[in-house]
Amino acid sequence: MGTSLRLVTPESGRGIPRQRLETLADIQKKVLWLSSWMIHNANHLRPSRDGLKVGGHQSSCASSVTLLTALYMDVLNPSDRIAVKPHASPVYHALMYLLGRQSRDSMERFRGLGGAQSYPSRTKDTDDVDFSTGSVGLGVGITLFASLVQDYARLHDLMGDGVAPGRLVALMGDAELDEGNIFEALLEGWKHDVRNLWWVIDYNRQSLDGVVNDRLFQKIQSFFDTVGWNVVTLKFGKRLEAARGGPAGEALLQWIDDCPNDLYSALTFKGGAAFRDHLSTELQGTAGLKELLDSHDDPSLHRLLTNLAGHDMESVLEAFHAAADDDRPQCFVAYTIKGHGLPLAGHKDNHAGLMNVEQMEAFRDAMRIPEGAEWDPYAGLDTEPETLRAFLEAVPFADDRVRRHVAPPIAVPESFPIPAGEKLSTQQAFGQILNDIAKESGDLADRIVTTSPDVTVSTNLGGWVNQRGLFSRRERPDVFREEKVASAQKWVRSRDGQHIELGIAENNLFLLLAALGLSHSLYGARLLPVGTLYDPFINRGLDSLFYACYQDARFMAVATPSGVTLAAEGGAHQSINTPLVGMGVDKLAYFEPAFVDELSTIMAWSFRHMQAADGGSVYLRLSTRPLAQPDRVLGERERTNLCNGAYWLRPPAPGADVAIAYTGAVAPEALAAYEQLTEDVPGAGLLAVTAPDRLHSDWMEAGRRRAAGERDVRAHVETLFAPLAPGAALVTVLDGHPATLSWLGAVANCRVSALGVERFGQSSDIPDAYRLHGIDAEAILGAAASACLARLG
Ligand SMILES: Cc1ncc(C[n+]2csc(CCOP(=O)(O)OP(=O)(O)O)c2C)c(N)n1
Ligand SMILES: [Mg+2]
Repeated sequence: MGTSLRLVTPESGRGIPRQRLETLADIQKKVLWLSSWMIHNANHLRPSRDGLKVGGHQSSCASSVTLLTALYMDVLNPSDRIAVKPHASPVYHALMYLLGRQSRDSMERFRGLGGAQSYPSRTKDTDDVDFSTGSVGLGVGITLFASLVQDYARLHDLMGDGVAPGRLVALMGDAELDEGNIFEALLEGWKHDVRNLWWVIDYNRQSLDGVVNDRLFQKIQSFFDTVGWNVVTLKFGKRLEAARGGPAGEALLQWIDDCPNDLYSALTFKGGAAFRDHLSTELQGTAGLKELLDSHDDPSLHRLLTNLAGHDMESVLEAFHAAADDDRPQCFVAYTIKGHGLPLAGHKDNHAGLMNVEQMEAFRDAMRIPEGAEWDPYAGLDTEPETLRAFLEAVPFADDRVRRHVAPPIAVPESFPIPAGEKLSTQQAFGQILNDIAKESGDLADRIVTTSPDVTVSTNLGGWVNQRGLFSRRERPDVFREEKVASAQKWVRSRDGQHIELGIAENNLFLLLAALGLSHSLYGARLLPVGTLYDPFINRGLDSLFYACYQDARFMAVATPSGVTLAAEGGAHQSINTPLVGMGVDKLAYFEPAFVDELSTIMAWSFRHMQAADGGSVYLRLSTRPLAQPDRVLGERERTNLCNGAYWLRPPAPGADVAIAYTGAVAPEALAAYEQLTEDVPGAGLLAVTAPDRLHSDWMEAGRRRAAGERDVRAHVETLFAPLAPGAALVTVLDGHPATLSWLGAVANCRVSALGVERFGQSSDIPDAYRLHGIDAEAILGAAASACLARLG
């Protein structure tokens, strides 16, 4: 098992009363039972309609029962926030059931529609999950960023009325340490001096496929040490610690220390006799060995050798309480056994293993639970129901404080002033709009918080940062400025700063946006988070982006430059699939404006959408290509239309035979093709699609409503297409994957020719890039001509 570097000794705690320990031990026993039963019920007792296994992770649950019981039933306060490792979902629900926050019905429907979720879900579960988990590593990572956000809200004096700061806790599997995002987060946490953060590692030394490396804990110790965490190792339980002083005690503990993880696991599975065989041979000649072995029968020897601290309530509580007043980040390495207390214990294949019906019956008998009383919170326990009820009512975590806060929305204007300039890119305009907002006093400017993974300046956030400063717990002057080195950037760091600068790690960006975007609910602090990155690197942080949206976090992700339009920067920096990401992520509205007046309207809409009860997050795909701006003032109808996804830049004549629909930076090419086209086909239309995603989802919804009987419902795009002749020709074009717009052909039975980028590109200027990918004016016109010809016959 490896040598422990820092042990929790019996003296280090605060002396937990025996009675309390006994009650907690009984609760933990009940939680082990309920979590196992919940899974068993779903797999063996609920009728299956699809023949598929329901699944669940009884061994993963058993591994963390003591740790989670200690946290929820003793250590935590309502202001603490916890991410529970995905596969311990039933443990969480069982704990909430005992605290009266989860229903039996929901547990009976575990992994079924409307039941307790497979993995803890902030949005789908009903028992107040703080952070969703499921994609390993991300639930752990968000706790670190949520602690940073808590400090931000606290130091800006934005916490809701009466909302107290708490600890951010992750109960994590040891294999989560294989995920790179953990280490990206650790480094960022060190830079930002995060506080009040606990990561409790359920160190069962098993992952999904097998047993982890023997020396992993040494690496854990040094990683966490390096970034300033306090590491507490919980290895031997009280019984083993007591054995240390008895016959052959030191040798026994040393043997456990030296035992390879896979052998220890195998012997745990096999039982006391197997341990006895190994000890007899491997400790042969050790004084006191016979006395030690003779004083235990096989079950007792097994109990002793598997008495790891992560299953020993007293050891766990002592360690947690000893750290209670220390705000440094704490890493608890709690030695556990996967499947502890179950016949699956220690087996390397136990991750998805389930107890069979006979094993479950034997387990129920051992738990002294009568048939029919499986869901009874009190059955089979030594603690009297009255005592247990009184204990549960006094659990600190379960006082009646509200844990989900509300923060009133901040007023946002209909549109922001439109940046001046004959030729502007959407990226320039974005920076200018924020720069203008930064000059204003008031709530809107004060609640915006920006962040970027080392691309602050290159995404045009420089002006905003110059005015609003960088956030840091420690004041730091801008040394370049003090030394009078000329620079356009003023980077003063202070507690008042409103920009959080990150290192280059897009996972961190989206995890921080997730945490910032939940601050209204977690801390009662209404923030308007804006994160910038290069569009291709959305793919780098994609899982965290999904994760943020899955939790209904609210933020604006501004991605620029994008597509092949970034031209000479090209090659690996070109983004092709990101419009499809924008289309495919739930709770994320994707916009790709071409013109600056569109952008200013969309940004204002976005800040409102981020605060609306039924709103969501926003993804703006912007460009560095300066475009000549139309000479116009958008009316209210046009503004509504463009926020709904599209408007006619050049409306078609009634009965038009052809139209071009474009998105984003290819507007000049679409316009040039359109102008040539109208020489031959005067009634053609030119549709600006500003939000393919919103246009599409509105069209889908209209179809669903019509199918449900609302016959008169028309989607925005259907209304727009009403003037087109039946079967009109349609050319769609964007600097991105053509499938983003090709669906438009199905709206009014148009013969569609979809242009876009499908291949990895190479560096070039814009004319070459557009020609190469067939999205230049000539290609658009050619496609329109062919579509018209095909239509005629
Ligand atoms: C990102 C991601 N990759 C893969 C999986 C599949 N998976 C689920 S659990 C698991 C191993 C978890 O091991 P550990 O974290 O040690 O949990 P425990 O032993 O406590 O069950 C894997 C690979 C996942 N859930 N998420
Ligand atoms: Mg594990």
